[in-house]
Amino acid sequence: MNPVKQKMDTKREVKQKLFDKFCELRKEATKRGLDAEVVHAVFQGKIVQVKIENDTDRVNKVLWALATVFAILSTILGVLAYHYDIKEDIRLAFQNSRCIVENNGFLIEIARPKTNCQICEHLLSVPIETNISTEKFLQKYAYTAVPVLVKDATRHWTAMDTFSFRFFRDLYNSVNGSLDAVEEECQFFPYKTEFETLRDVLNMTEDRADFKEGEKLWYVGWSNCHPGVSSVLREHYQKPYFLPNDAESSALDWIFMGGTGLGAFIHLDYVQRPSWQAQISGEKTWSLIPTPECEHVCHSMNITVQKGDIFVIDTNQWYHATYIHPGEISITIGSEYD
Ligand SMILES: O=C(O)CCC(=O)C(=O)O
Ligand SMILES: [Fe+2]
Repeated sequence: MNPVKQKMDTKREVKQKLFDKFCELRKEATKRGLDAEVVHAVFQGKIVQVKIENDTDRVNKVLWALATVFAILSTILGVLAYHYDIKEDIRLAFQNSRCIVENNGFLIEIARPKTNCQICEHLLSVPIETNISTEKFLQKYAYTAVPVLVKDATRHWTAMDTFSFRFFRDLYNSVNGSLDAVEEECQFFPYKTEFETLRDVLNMTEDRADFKEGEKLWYVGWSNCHPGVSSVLREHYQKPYFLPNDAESSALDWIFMGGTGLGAFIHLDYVQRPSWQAQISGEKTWSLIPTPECEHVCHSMNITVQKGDIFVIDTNQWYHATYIHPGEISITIGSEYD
């Protein structure tokens, strides 16, 4: 075999193995009952020990093991990045994978480009627009990484009266192979729940789905990459009216759904494109925190997104977390754009 190609193949295999390992590690930790937030903090090197009622010893052992394995894997990855010069490859591998990135502060810090602090300098609150023209959107927000909330932007979408827990359950159950596709090719974020797959979520009891008293709360997110499901979803929503005609939407739809409480824990994504997210029902507050290099000139901000609003954010440039308000179930759909 051509030695250059062989070296590239080995490099690819090693890299793939490492990425898979990180993902497995996270899954294993969640399976063993560790809170996603705790796993996240361990991976960021923020804690190696935590006190949790009941079974503290077992949990601590798992945390120590996780921290150790993570430290070893990180070192290997660092050495490989240096030897093989794969920093750029890591970035590319991350591009479509929120799996590692959602949970791994260290990797994102070595892979992400530094933020240009002009995006947030002097910004004290998220700008709010109504009836914004495409020209203004292009000029002020589209590719500037300045976040914006556009009010009343989904008025004509049938999604507003259609999307619900049961709608998604019926849709996925009726499109052959779609749940397998989500499991194998898309991504699923259980956040604080015990669910491992979207299938588990859609199989929950009616009472839990309705947030009846005494039932465990839930909030999850997933990407849909099954074309059969996408085409039905897209009958119910359109590209936001303020995006330029030639702006291309990603083929992936991102859906976040669930009840009151903490939504997504604080994280930065490794997606290179900005994204929009439409609030189909319920109310959600986003907390935005500038990246460390911009902390001296930029401010953290909160913004509450209500039913019918579209929030545009570059999740690669702003650390973000979400909180779901009591009341209606929160359902959002979104996509990245170019
Ligand atoms: O909607 C949420 O709760 C989190 C969304 C998020 O993290 C994202 O779109 O990157
Ligand atoms: Fe995110």
